[in-house]
Amino acid sequence: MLSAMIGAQTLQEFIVARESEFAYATGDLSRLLTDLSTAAKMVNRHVNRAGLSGIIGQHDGGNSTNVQGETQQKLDVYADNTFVRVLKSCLKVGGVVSEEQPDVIHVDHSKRAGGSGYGRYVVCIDPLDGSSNIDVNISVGTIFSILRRKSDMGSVPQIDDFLQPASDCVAAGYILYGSSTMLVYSTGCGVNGFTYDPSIGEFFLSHPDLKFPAESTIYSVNDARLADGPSVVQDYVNTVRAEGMNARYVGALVADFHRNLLKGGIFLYPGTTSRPEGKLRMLYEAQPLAFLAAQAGGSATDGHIDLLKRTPLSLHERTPLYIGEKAAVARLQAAFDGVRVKADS
Ligand code: P6P
Repeated sequence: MLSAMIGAQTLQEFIVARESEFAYATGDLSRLLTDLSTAAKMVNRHVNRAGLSGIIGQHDGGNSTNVQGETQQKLDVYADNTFVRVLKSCLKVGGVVSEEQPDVIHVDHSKRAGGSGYGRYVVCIDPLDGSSNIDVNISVGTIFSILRRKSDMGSVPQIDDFLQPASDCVAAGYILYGSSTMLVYSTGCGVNGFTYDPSIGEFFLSHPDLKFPAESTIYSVNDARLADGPSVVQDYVNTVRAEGMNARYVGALVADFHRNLLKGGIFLYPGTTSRPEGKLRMLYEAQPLAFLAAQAGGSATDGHIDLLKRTPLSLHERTPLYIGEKAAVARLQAAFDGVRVKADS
C-alpha cells in the first residue's frame, strides 16, 4: 500500500476503511467524498500558483458579481466551476447549492449509462471562502456539507432538500489552502484531518480524531464590527481580552476556524445594526462548520439557538456566527440569555 511507504493512511484508504464500519454503506458517500478531494487537488494547484498563473485579481475586470453582490475573483469562478463540474459528474449527487450561483444546480443522470435520474445526496458548497486574501497570499478555503435528499430520488431535488438543520448533515468538511493544504471532514464519527503531499498527489491522515482543547486562548473577531454589534459581544470581547486571550483574525473563516480548533478559540461574527442577519451564510459556511465543531467537542450559536438545530429558510440565508470551543461559546450564550431574561423581566 502507498501508505506503507509513507507511514500514514491515505484519504482513500481511510474513507474505504470507515465505509466498512457501516453495515448499510453502499459506497455512494465514499465516492462523493473522493470526488470532492479530486476537485480540491485541482483548486489547490491554482491557489498555490496564483501569482504565476495569471489567475489572481477580479474576474471580468471587476464587472462580475455573485448572488451575494460580491465582486468575483478569478479564483472564485475557477473554484466554483471545478467543484460544480466534478460534482455534476458524480452519480451520487442530485443537486448542488453554491455560494457563487443564485439557484440550485440540478444534476440529472437519467441520460447517462448507469444513471438513474438524480443522485441521493445534495451538496452545499462555498468553493473559495476568503478569496479576497488570494492576492495577498493569505490562506483561503473551501467549505462543504453533504445532505441526504428528503424528496423522491426519481424527481428533481427540491429546495427543502437543502433547507435542513446541520444536525441532519451526512458529512461536512473544509479544505484549507494554507502553508500546507489540508482536508478536514466528518461523517458523524469524529473529525479527521488530512494533509496534501503534492509530490505524490495524495492526502495523508495527519490529524486523527481532532478535538477542541479544553479551554480557549484565542478570540477571533473583526474589531471594526464590534461597535455596530450587540453590546453583549462587545462586553464579552472586552472581558476575555482583559483576561489575557489573544486576538487572531485572518479574514478567512476556514483559517480562523481551523486554528481555533487546534489551539482552542472562539470565532465571532455578530449581526450589526446595518446587517442584523450577519454576513456569513448558513448553508455553506455556518452549518458545515457547526456540524464539525460539534463533532470535535465544540459548539456554534447565532446568539439565540444552537446552530445544529436551526433550519434555514432560504438558500443564501445569512446568520450571526459564534463558533468554537464549547466553554467559550457557552459563556457567550449565557451572556446573550442573561440580556434576554433582563429584557423580559
Ligand atoms: P470581514 C470572507 O469574505 C468571509 O466570508 C469569511 O471567510 C471571513 O471570516 C469573513 O467574510 C470576513 O469578513 O467583514 O471581517 O472582512
